[in-house]
Amino acid sequence: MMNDLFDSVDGEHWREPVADGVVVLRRFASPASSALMATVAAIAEQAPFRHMVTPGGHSMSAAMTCAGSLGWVTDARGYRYQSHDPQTGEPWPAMPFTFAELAKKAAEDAGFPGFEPDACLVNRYQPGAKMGLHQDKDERDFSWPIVSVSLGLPIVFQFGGRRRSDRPQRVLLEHGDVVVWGGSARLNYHGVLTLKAGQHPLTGGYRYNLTFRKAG
Ligand code: MD3
Ligand code: FE
Repeated sequence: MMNDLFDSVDGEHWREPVADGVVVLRRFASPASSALMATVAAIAEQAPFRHMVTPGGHSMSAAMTCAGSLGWVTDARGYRYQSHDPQTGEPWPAMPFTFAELAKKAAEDAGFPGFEPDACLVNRYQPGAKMGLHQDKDERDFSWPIVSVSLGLPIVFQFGGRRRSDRPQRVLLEHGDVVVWGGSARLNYHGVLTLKAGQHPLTGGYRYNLTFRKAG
């Protein structure tokens, strides 16, 4: 039977276009999800999850850590990418090969060949955590996409337009979903609504999000 919501179905995953330059690869990361979570735990041993503080003095409700040659940080001085974890003084953990390969495959699937991320931002949401509408603009070259991987509890994603005032559309992101954000959507406002409490067999009471970027 045809289902016109979906462009194509490829075994365990299927693609769902959201907007120009944005495609949801539903369940694309499901087969790898246990391995991805084991790797997240290894990253967090070296670079613990922390609640970073924005330049405005607010603690972010999602806990974060990073892997790759660059990591994203925020503090009283602003937002930026840097090679070292400010909390430990050590370089961020290296980009795991499995992470880079997954991101590259997803980007290629969405029409962005040659994506070699140098930064993976790992967000961990507990019930009550959210991320308000914002743009990702601390990267050097916006012609590269951002690839996001959702793991664990579901959350409602908000995908807005170029202006904060553009009414966002809502997309439910579930375990294993991968989204590639590129082209004209790269600088769109986006965020997630408050995480609702729940239990997931792999992640317990949390949602994790990996975002792969070419920052430098
Ligand atoms: C759309 N994270 O880390 S991922 C972020 O679920 C961030 O943790 C959210 O926004 C999360 O910056 C959303 C999806 C996402 C990431 C980057 C984008 C959507 C995007 C960049 C441009 C447009
Ligand atoms: Fe973002």
